[in-house]
Amino acid sequence: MKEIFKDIPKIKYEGSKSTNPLAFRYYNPDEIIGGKPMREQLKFALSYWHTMCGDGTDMFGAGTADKCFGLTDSMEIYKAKAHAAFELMEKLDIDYFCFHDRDIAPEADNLSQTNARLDEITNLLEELMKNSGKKLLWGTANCFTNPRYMHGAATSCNADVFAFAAAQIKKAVEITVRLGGDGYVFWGGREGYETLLNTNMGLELDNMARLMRMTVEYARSIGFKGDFYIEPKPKEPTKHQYDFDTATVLGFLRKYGLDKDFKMNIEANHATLAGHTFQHELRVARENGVFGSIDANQGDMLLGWDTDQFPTNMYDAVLCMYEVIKAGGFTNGGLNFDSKARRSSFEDEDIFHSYIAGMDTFALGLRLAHKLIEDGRMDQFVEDRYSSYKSGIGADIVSGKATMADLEKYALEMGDVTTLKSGRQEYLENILNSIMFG
Ligand code: XLS
Ligand code: NI
Ligand code: NI
Repeated sequence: MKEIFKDIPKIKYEGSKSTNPLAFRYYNPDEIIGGKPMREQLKFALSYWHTMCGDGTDMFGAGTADKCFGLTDSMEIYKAKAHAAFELMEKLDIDYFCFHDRDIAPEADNLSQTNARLDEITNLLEELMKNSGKKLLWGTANCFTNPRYMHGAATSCNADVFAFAAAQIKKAVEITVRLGGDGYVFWGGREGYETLLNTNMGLELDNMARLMRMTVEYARSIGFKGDFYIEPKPKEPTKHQYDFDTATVLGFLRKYGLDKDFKMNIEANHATLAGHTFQHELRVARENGVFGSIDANQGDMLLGWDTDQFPTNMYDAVLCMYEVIKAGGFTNGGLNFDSKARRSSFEDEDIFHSYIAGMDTFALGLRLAHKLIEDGRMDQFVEDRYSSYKSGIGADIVSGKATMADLEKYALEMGDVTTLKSGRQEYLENILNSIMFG
């Protein structure tokens, strides 16, 4: 296969002073930060759907970018997408990729033909992976685009749809395992509701858990050792998605006993749609031992939907990487750019500018988060802020020794609280700014 992005060279690290638009200023893959090469700390992944399939279509207009590579036969187009994806990963020094089943091969007239197409492309991907050393971060099934999923997939009111979704997921898991994927993602797709007037919420949630449990059992039976992820999202496409946010998903996983097998795939734009910061979602996951992987993008705060923009917000990137480092780094997960170039950024070159933007943002985020931790003032402040729990009555509360009666006695003797201290938010924001901007 000949080179597809002929006019674009391999993107190299040139340092922060470089004015070359097709160079990295902060991402230096083999540079050691915090004891590990940047590529291992960041584990960047290319999202097949936005990058290879997204053509800029929105609800007001047709696509603006051509992702057919001058071809007309559908399978030939999808083979070209595979070659283009690997060329992009090579030129951008991205080690991983992620896909939905329907991103890599188009659906045919029936399930068995569709599966045959998937096998054909999986063979090609396997060969491309072998030749390049690129890896699959995670796979997933698209159980939302086809009209059969209008009422949801696992949460559809129609049992035939549940069965079809199960068959589709079974195949997606097989492909993921075959390609050595370290993760399998459930994003709720259309698993939610528009109105409770027609919805049996209890049955829908039970069914969602049933399909997840079947998937875990099947995947483990064919040798999948990686992590399952749920990707929380509060709304869109449905008004209320069941996987609203990390806290909601945790309640669901614990209710159905799925918490040992699942971790979170946190997406930045989904966090803000839920009314949270990206850091909040990561912190909730970390504190509950379910931090897994990241879909890195950003939303537009003036728009109410999932714009999935390439991330450039440095505050978010620094605080995200701070959480990742505190969580002990990625294990099976990584940092996937579930991000798309804007509809008007329709030229091939824009794909490169987009990834350079996202990768450099998180590379700088890693550098700065590492500095913030090394600086230590912020962590020390938090440590000191809770020091009253280290001795005296605080230590008795934490150890469980203090009873209500003890606390009443203590409070009566105290009279009133005289030991409060400032939260010093602005002081801490000054530290953050001084670390970030020098
Ligand atoms: C959509 C989701 C999707 C998942 C994978 O909003 O972010 O892209 O990452 O199904
Ligand atoms: Ni996502
Ligand atoms: Ni999204």
